[in-house]
Amino acid sequence: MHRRRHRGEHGRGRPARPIDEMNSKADLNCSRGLRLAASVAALCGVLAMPATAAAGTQTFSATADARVEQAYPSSNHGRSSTLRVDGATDPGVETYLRFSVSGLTGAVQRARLRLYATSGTVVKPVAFVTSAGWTEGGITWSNRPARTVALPVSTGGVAQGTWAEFDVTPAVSSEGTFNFVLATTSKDGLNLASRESSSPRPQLVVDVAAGTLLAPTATATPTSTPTTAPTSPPSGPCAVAGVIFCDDFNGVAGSPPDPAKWEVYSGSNPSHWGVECFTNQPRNIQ
Ligand SMILES: [Ca+2]
Repeated sequence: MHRRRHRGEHGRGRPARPIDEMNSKADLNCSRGLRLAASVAALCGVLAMPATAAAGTQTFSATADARVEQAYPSSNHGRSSTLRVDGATDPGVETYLRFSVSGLTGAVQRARLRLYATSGTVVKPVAFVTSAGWTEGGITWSNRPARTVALPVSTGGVAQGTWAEFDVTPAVSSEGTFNFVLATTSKDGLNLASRESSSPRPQLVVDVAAGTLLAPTATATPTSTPTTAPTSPPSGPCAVAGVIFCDDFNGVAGSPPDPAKWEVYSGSNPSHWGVECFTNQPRNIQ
């Protein structure tokens, strides 16, 4: 289309063909005369496709871990290479862990907390959900946050030199930050490698399904009441996650296109596009 030889209404000399024919040709060109600005045009229709991913397993390292000991209620052990659980007639010892999950490539199918056992026990500890109100360098037995949700319990023991695995699927349904505490009712304590250890470190292993990517789930707790009402969520054909450009042309009938999204060219030969005619007639918008 850029090599058209005829001269349009603003070209030199007389039109080689009747005006009606020229207008018809011009309209064909003008229907293409609305163009996206810069790189948006190259991306349109590509990133708008739904994002999909293959099934797989994604592993996350702990961002904080620490044991707390009833026998030393004011002591912090966050830098220790050893995590531990103990209980019953022994002084209580519990282990706190935090994981940040992001970049999931599919819907969560299963989530497992795994810790490497540096000793063994005949009674496997139990995992609970806890709050985010602790820090690795500040948590103690006295200030530790309470357990909030009990996670599935599995029987049996843990052998030294193996992974102690805990099903935390009910707590990990999407991306976010997750806090757990391990505890036991047994006096047969269990030592585990912390994230400071040279042994294998705590992991959160997430099995994801193939399919459309999930939007992140906000995990932060609001600290104040919003002062403005939330706006209505976007709707219509353009309300699709991941779309960087869309126009559903839902303006008033006969109105020009949204100037924030479109450049309207008129006249001839704009930006080396060749000798063509472009008009800004609304009828050109199809
Ligand atoms: Ca630690």
